[in-house]
Amino acid sequence: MHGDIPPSPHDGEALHDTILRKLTYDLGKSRAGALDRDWFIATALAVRDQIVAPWLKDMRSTYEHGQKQVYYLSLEFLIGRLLRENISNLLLTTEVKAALASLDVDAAKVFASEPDAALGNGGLGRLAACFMESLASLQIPAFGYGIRYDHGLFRQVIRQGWQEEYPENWLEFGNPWEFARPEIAHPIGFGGSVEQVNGEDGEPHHVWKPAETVLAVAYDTPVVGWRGKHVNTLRLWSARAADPLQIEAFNRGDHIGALSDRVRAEAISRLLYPSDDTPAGQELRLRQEFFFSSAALQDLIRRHVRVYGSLETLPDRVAIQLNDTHPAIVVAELMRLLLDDHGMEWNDAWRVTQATISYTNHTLLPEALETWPVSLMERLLPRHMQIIYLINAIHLDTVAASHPGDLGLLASVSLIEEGHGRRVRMGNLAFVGSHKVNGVSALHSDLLKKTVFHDFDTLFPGRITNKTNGITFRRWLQQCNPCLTELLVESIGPDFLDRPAALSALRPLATDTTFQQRFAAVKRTNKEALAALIRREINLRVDPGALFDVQIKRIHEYKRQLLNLLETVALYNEMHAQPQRDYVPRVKIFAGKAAASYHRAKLIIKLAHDIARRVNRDPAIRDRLKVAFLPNYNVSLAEMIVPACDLSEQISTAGMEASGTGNMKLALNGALTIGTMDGANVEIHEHVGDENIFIFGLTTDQVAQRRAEGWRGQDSIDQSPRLQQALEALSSGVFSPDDPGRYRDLVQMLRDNDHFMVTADFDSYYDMQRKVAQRWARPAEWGRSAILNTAGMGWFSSDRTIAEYAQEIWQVPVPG
Ligand code: DL6
Repeated sequence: MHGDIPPSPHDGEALHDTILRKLTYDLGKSRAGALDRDWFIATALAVRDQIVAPWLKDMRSTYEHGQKQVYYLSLEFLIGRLLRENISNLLLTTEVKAALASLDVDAAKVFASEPDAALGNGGLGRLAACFMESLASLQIPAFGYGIRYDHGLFRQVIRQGWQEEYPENWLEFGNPWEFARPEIAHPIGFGGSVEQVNGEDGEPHHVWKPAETVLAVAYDTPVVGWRGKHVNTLRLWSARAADPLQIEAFNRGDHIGALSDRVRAEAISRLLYPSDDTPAGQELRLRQEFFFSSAALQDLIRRHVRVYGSLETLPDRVAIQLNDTHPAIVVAELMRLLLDDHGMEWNDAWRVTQATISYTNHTLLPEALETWPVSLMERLLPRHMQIIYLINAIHLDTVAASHPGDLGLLASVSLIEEGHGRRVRMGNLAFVGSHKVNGVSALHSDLLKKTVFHDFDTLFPGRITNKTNGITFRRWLQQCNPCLTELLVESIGPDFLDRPAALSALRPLATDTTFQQRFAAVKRTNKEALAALIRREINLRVDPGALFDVQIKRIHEYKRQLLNLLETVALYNEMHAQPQRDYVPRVKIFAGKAAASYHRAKLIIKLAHDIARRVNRDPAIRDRLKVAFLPNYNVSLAEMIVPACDLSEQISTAGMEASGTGNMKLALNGALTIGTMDGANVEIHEHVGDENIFIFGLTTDQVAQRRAEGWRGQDSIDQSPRLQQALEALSSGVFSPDDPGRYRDLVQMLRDNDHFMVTADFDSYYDMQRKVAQRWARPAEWGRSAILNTAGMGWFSSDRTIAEYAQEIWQVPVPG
């Protein structure tokens, strides 16, 4: 069936028997003693058996046909659970559920017992996971390379309204999806010195003699595409000490010291840094970045040389995509490997490097643009620093030749930032080492050209391109919203399952009363499930008939959860001042984690809880307003909230959200967006139509203009009695009677230094929320808009995004 690959040992055997066999012989458990978790592992192993043969076949066929492969390098892959995704993509969902039912096992419990693989912080990591799924679905041969963190993003526990962080332990009971490859272990050097030796050709050669070597050991997870058409590999690296124990120290009785090398080495893959928008800055982070970058390069070079011989042809067979600057050191490491290990000439090595690499930027936030102290780089990666200096010298000579005397330009495009301590600019390194650089939404790419990479854009016109993000519809529609998927298949046929653009066939149904009712009934079912979850998790009763107003994302000032909370306070005040008015019942749902060291973000979480405590218990408010903060936001929780959302909050300060992908997930599932003209909201607005989205607030240009004019928050506060009243309530301790001063500084910050323009956009946001309420009060109109949102989102499939990368950046064909 697959050439020399034997069939799965259980081919032809009923899934029921295979699962039972796995439970018995792989887990050593009896049916009577099996826990849900055991059933999950047994089921995953049975499903994995179905994946292996096509996986091996696809890998072999890639080499046999000399196909170009994509290597997606990302410090984060926010995968979430895989069982439902894999069985759905293999079209086995019905069979697996039936097999479990015949074993008297509750499939829902089995699915829920899978740990949520949280190897990422937020959008950037989740994008990488969607891209891996789309690459497989489009049958594009690809490897994802990242780190197999022992502990993913922390578990968020809320105590007295405050966030506390606890380690997450996704590997505690093993990971049935992965294959350990202890034989694939690449040495990763750190520190030491560089020696010049004369080679056989009489030319001087550089030899890096690292002081320390850590092994990068591969763990492979197969990634199954839609309809099981193709299987790719996610290869995550785990750090191992070259010598696990210093025997001599151990024998001396120093049992702890004997393990010190091991502890230091293995720290590299111990923990995901819990922040993606402020550089972690620590040496360990740089070690992580180099560790997985070097392992990835050694791995792909070894494969390329084995199959194709010469590295001159690397760009013909390999496309390396850098997911942000975290793997930017790849530019110097690839040069080092080509020059020092493979004896290539500088110019050839540079041509190969640039033609192979491309880089995606995910943020304009200046504090998030990575730089590393030159002194640290020289100590940890001495040979790379030499190479970076040389790349920079050649680059600056070229710039100086075309722009003589322009010292400002040289300073701005240099790879080294001079000034308070010299630092290597990883964004600039990634830019010069890539043939294409992309932003992640039209607005973001445009701003890249105008701001952070303005000078580069002038020097290298055409290098910056846009690739608007997307999401995989398999997970974010089919799996998380089976009822809607079923309704859509029934109404417009199954075409959209393979061709997301076909969702537009839904448009004519937007005004069909029967269809509107069925669409609303699906939403209602999903809201009931979410209401039950809210009850279970935080013991709050909410009415599924209320408007579910949702803001789910990392907690950050630029995302402006604070704006939403201030509107909540203002609405609460209004309900007290005008109790006789007709208010649309609303549940404000929040979820998200704050970086552990981000105090203001943690204070915002506390504020949400303080407001919730007062509002939810106020008898005068009754069911007209409820506030729910759901703890420990992760992919699985998102999968429950997304299908149940009516209103999607995408309210970042214009110019600050690179794209957003939550905005796409929620709109796809029929939520209406209230948002600023930021990131991909701009394109969502185009696709769903102006009357089906609530756009408010300052535009990017207006934000810039206000800042330039020296605008202060107090100016806007003075204009808005409603905002004054809300701020007064906060600063006088109405919501924090136990500590009346808790929010005083926060309010003062809004007056003096409201960098994120919360106060400037407040009135416009408040007014738009009233328009939302008016629309909600007319269910047919709301229903029409909701349907048109789903209908308009086909373009935001990550299949479209990946096809664009393939054609315009990687130069790889998109089969079928
Ligand atoms: O591109 C994925 C995602 C965007 O959708 C978000 O708008 C953006 O905030 C996020 N960027 C980061 C910051 N990363 N760094 N460095 O997470 O990327």
